[in-house]
Order: sequence, then structure tokens, then C-alpha cells
Amino acid sequence: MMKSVKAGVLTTSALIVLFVSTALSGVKVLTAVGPPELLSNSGFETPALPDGGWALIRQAGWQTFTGGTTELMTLWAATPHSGNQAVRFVSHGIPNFYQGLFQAVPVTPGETYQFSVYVKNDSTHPLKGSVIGQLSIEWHDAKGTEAGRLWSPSWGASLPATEWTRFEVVGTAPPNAAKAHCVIVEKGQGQPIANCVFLADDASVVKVSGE
Ligand SMILES: [Ca+2]
Repeated sequence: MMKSVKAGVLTTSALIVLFVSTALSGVKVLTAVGPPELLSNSGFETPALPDGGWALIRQAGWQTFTGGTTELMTLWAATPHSGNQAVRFVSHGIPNFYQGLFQAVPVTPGETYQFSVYVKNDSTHPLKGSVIGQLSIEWHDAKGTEAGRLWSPSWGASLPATEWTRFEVVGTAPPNAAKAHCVIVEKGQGQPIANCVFLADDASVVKVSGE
């Protein structure tokens, strides 16, 4: 029973497997397991869309927010980092607009977490003006009150359109933290240009302490 469970995990996580023969049990499975992924649908592969299709990102199990503008974040079945789909962020031309998506992940105080994502500029509608993207980890206590916030470096007009670039933010959960809101946000700032596009794919949240 244990072997079949481990085999299932290995199939989906593409982990390293070592098969070792032993005199007592025949074949024993040893695993070199990386930290488990804490996000669901981290590669934005569900719901599966037809080639070139799109859907609102909230249909993919991520929560969304905006500063009041129309939500221009979609699942996009084209040019992913891996699999078949990515997220497409489209900018507004409204100063200081913002929009984003997040998942709330349970955390343990004192443990350190790494949140990362791959992003790419759009070659035909690249980021211009003051539009940027950024990751944040927002610690929340058991009552849902924010208990601190960390930011990754931001990406903007200089983000490559020819390759994917990985960004990350790493932080230790404060003593009162119960959950981390792991956020991918786009911000217009002072002089945003409308219809600029960047793509995001293969987000990841893992506990990196105690490994
Ligand atoms: Ca993907």
C-alpha cells in the first residue's frame, strides 16, 4: 500500500526515484523528495482551454482583486512556460490602477517560505511607461488581520520577451502568522500605458526551512 501511494506522488511530482534491491524485501523504493508544493493549480493548467482560448483567472482556483478597474487577468492557452497555459495580465491606462491574484497558504510561525513565479514580456504588446509586476507575501494572523508584508523585486518595461525570467520573495513567518497570502500583482503607478501585456506561469510556494 505504501509503495503504491509513493509511486503516485512520484508520478505527479517528477521526483527522483532510486530502486534498491534488498535481501529482505526485494525491491525497496527510496525517494529524494523536494519540499512539497503548497499552491494548487500552480501551473495554471486547469480548467483546460482550447488552443488560443481564454477564461477569467478566478476559474482556475486563484482569488482576485483590483483597485476598482475591470479585471484584465485571464488564463491564456498560448506560449506557456510549461504545460499548455499561463496567466495573461493586461494593463489599464489609469494612474495607480492595480490588479492581482493570490492563494492563501497555511504557514507555521518561525518557518521560512519561498514564493516564486516565471514571467515574460509580450513581444507585440510589451510593458511600457510605469506599469510593473511584483510578488508579495502577506502574513495574516488567525483572525485574518495582516501581520506584515514582503515584496520581490519588480519587473517592468525591461522584462525580456524572448525568455522567461524567475522572480522570488523569501521570508520567515512571524510569531502570529497563520496564513500567507501569496500575491502576483500588477501596478500602474504614475504613468501607465493601456494594453501592455505580461505573462506569468509556474508559480510556487515551498517551505525552505528544515529541509
Ligand atoms: Ca502552465
